[in-house]
Amino acid sequence: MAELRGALIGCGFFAVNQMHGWRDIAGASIVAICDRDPERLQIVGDQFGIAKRYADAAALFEGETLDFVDIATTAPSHRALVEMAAQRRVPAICQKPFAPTLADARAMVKACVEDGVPLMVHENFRWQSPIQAVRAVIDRGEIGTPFFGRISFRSAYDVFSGQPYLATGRRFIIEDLGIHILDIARFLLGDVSTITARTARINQAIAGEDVATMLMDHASGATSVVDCSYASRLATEPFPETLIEIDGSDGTIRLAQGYQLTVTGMNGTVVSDVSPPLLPWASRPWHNIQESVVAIQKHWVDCLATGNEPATSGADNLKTFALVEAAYLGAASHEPVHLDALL
Ligand code: NAD
Ligand code: 89Y
Repeated sequence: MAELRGALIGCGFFAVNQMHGWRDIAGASIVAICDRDPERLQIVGDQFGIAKRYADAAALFEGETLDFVDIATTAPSHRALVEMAAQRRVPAICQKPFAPTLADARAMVKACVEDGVPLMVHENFRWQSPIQAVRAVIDRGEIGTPFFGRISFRSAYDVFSGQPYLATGRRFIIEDLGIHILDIARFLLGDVSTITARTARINQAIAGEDVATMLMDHASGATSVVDCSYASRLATEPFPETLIEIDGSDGTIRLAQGYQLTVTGMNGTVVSDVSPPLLPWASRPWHNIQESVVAIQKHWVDCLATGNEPATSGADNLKTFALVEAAYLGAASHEPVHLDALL
């Protein structure tokens, strides 16, 4: 099969990981890049040797014949860019958070369905190899039927220096980080029927909430707790590890700090190290996230080749995004929120 021709829109902080990822993946390459900031265009263009550079997305679509576009801008531009791709019948990857509102996200999915264009949300945490290892234990039936989960992300890592916009938005941790953790809960325990949420702002220098605690009922009958904090100083900073506890009818799974996986089943306990590999271009502590970028981008190339719907498609992500909206609604009202009302 001929190599897929992709373009990257948005050459900021995180896009560099995506560019490294594309360089590692057979079957696709980035032939053009776009950013409205000339400095970012030059930095990324020079670093990755991309000569075709555009300051404007419409000019990119006009000037290039593309098999896909990888949108790595922040949420306010996502809807316009995805709709532009759909109109031109160009399959699109869109970074999380999918959109500023659920209504925007729904419109983006609709536009792509109507134009027959594949759409994947770059919802990459579930693609981290330690998370995939947890899912594989569940799939092998080693702990029986899961009835409880705790998916936890607690840290005091300074995310604001690399991503200053995170300090200024009315919404912070649920929209930015919780979205991944809620998605992992769905990935491991299935879709959610009800969510109850509480939030707090501990760091008074930022505008949004930096702590969120959520309790969810899954359609499977399981219950989960998803807790996120960027206000938790710990002896050893765990960023960006997601810690997991799953209890099932026949055993338990614990993914502990340091990527230690403990599975207790009918035949005893097995402890293993599920540390993600440190890719040649990656740097600690981000290597966990960086590895998952390669995994999700490979999945995209496979899906375009086979015609399969991506696991983290736009349509699937509506259910994760609805959890974000529901969590904010529930935190404001202090009432449980039923997901059917939003989907
Ligand atoms: P950033 O602000 O550093 O980069 C965004 C870039 O997009 C900027 O260079 C900006 O000039 C450009 N841009 C914005 N609108 C544009 C438009 N309409 N046309 C062309 N260029 C445009 O942001 P970032 O920190 O790289 O984050 C980008 C996205 O990645 C965010 O949605 C963020 O949540 C997400 N992110 C994801 C992960 C992850 O693990 N999945 C980690 C960090 C950030
Ligand atoms: O933007 C966030 C993400 O998606 O992963 C971690 C992060 O960079 C900061 O919370």
